[in-house]
Amino acid sequence: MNTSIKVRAHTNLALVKYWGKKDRTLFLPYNSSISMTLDAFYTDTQVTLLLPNQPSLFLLNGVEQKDSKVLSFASYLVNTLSKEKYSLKIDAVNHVPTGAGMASSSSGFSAITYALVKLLKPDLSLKEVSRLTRRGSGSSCRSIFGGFVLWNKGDSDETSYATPIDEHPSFDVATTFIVFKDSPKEISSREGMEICVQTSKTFKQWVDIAEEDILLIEKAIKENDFSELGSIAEVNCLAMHQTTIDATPSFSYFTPDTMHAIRIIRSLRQEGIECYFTIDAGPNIAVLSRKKDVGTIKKRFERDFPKAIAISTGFGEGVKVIE
Ligand code: 2P0
Repeated sequence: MNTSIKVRAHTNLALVKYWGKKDRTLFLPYNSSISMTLDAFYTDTQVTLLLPNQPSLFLLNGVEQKDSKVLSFASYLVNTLSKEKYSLKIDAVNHVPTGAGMASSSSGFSAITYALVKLLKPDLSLKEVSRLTRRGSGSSCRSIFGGFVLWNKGDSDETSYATPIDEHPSFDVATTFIVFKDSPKEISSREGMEICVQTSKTFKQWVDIAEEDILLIEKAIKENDFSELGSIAEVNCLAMHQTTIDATPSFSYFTPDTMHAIRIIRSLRQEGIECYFTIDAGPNIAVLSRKKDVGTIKKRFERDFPKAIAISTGFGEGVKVIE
């Protein structure tokens, strides 16, 4: 039996967002979601099994973390996957701006889950890996697969997991992230979605919109329809953010930079550069465009936001062992 393995998992960007848990212990979402796995952002994680009398250790970018969320989830996985007891050394290197609303938890948790499955129960299917990692962080269940991915909300621990829609899409779409601020966000997505579930006046409406958008985006993917995919993703993200405005107390992830970026995208569209935005639980914006327009879009943002970073990416692969 191997006692150490290194895996790579990519982050994903939701086109139909996951926003709200029906069951906070099992991480069962109110609505299904659809994402694209991204090539440029990933986490490389080495997991080593240690004797149970040794202390477990979690390193992020070489620095020891006292993050009980990660170690307690990893220990839940060990108990689920093996009859033996082990302590763990988890050594994760993030190729993602941590905490900037770019969902490094999706790649982080999926990498740990896949590594432990490969060490302790290597025959488990990817569907089962997706189910397991969901309970560490919801969006991580989509990072198990490459390309376009659907997380079917399900209604139990057994039925809530991701499946690939198209692992190697020929779809002409590029994603350009405009990162204004590489600092931890004030309200985590976990906290933010829970405030919205509990208090937002438009939460029920959000769930209905998201369910309709799933069907529309699936159709757009099948029909290779970029205009439909982009416009539905944009409206979906605005519906998600509306729930924060309608929460008590009201809050928003948008900053003046976010609003300015939205105006730039609208003016680019008027100039004939077809592009759309989507925004997660942070101020940064992801621009969806055709590949040929990436250069023009980056130039415009670099001109208007000299301090921001613009990073473009295409589709990434699912989780894999790298050493
Ligand atoms: C998404 N987000 O679908 C949405 C859009 C943020 C906004 O999934 O509580 O870190 O760990 O399950 O997975 C971020 O939420 O939350 C997220 P938990 P997670 O990508």
